[in-house]
Amino acid sequence: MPLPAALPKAELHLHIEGTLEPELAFALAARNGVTLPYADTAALREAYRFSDLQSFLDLYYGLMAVLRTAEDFTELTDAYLERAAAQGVRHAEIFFDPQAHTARGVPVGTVIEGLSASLERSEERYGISTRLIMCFLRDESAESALATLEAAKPHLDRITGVGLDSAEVGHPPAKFREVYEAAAALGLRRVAHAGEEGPAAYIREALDVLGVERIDHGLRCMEDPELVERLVRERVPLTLCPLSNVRLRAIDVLADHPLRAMMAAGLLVTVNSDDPAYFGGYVGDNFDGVRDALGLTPEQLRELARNSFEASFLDDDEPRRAR
Ligand code: ES4
Ligand code: ZN
Repeated sequence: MPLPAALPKAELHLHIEGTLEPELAFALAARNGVTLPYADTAALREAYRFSDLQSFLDLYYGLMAVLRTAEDFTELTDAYLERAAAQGVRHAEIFFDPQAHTARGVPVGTVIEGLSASLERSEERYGISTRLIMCFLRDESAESALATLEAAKPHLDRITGVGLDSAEVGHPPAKFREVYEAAAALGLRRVAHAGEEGPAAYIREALDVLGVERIDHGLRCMEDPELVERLVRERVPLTLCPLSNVRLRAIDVLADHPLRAMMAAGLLVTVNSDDPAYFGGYVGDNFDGVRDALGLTPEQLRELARNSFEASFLDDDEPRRAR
């Protein structure tokens, strides 16, 4: 049986800030003169007991205080790519959260330059091709998202698309109609988190109002059979993150994950790690987890790996759902 870790795969749902391991966080804190509210890495890991998305986000945004210079972002990205390569990742579409940095006085240009310095060497060093996706924080205003897109304009040659993340409930996709229209007019690809904690209706809205080509998570589509039918018919990819769903209490245990049912329904699903430093594993660990908990066959694991390349923006310069 092929080891999931060795299966060549694309990772399509990965927040680079969510790859910040406790050891690197403390090293960067020391270098940048930042004091963390944890005695050591063990105390920090102890805090990784999340009750929902918001309790995770509070810690995730807090720990970013250690990321200050372009070099910090380069090191963070190098560390991710090295771990990803060891788990069979050949292509990575990487999210970043510019507003989480600009709000702390780190310019978007510093972030993008730092990330890009790592990504430029990624094929040669790690055998991983990459794309960069800039996410808007949905719990910030639509005006802030527009200002973020504006600030990123000098760097758009480095950016493939836009996404939408952070606290979902109460922040429906339609709030960001204008910025997604502007992004599309600039030739950017569009994805959005939807149906993680929020309802299936947010998945429809992301498709209909924002024109997204891919749904991040999309777990709750299973509550709406008509929506499932549409996602199957239109072959809309869903980027699932099984270990994340357990850690953020969207499901109780991995054995309850709807991945098998989603595959059986004909959905184009992929397996990803989301925020691997916080959720107990990188993408190969997510593959291992669903194989063991759900009893997936080698053929099903290969299907998931194939799906990841089909759902990627590789070799496909035209939006698949032009609107
Ligand atoms: C996130 Cl798991 C998750 N959901 C929504 N937004 C996020 N940002 C980082 N991780
Ligand atoms: Zn995510």
